[in-house]
Amino acid sequence: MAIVLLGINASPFVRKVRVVLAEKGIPHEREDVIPVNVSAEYRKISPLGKIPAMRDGDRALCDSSIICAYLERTHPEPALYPSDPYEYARALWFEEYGDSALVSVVGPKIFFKKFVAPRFFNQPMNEAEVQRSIDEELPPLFDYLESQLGDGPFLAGRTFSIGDIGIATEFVNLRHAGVGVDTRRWPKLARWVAGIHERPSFRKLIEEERAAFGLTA
Ligand SMILES: N[C@@H](CCC(=O)N[C@@H](CS)C(=O)NCC(=O)O)C(=O)O
Repeated sequence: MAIVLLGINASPFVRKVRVVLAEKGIPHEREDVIPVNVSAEYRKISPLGKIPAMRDGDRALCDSSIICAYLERTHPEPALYPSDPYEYARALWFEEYGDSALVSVVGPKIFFKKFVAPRFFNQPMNEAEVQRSIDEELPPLFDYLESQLGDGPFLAGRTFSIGDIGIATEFVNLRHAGVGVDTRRWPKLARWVAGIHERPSFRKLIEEERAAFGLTA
């Protein structure tokens, strides 16, 4: 029976799982679930009412990190978790950094206020407030990532990993909201984001989302 991913595309956590599915070439279906007033049935799969959740036959799971870890075990190739213990731990750390520090600024303070609220809830944006988050809250997060990147194309070790996915998915939401990375201030980060977003897995999803949102430029 096919894997069914539950959630909506604009969520960085849903995208994280979609990138893993794409990188591993796992056939799947997707069902829209908007994480507001979710059904009692959905809560049985995702007790916190959050997206994503996943069904794999008669098995059900929730939480992007748990789903990605499961998919790594059911579909080991290509590996998205480094085999070296330290690189493995670093990959998990970057995934966590994306899922906690980055999302807490990118999600509610920038993507929601600048992109979702005006478009979908007809709420005017408080421009000064959003700009303050962009000018003051993002830079320390970007500084840290810049300091962690070496000369190679990946964040954790020598291969593309869940660490790259967990961080790069947040930059898709920033991109939708029209926020980029200043190449002079954060040259390594800007190069890394561009490289990861050019991978076929990310590129296809970004194009699909941009088309759905009517974003052209
Ligand atoms: N740790 C969770 C976080 C998921 C999450 O926060 N999803 C958001 C959408 S981007 C959500 O469902 N929010 C609704 C809520 O918090 O009730 C994961 O990795 O899946």
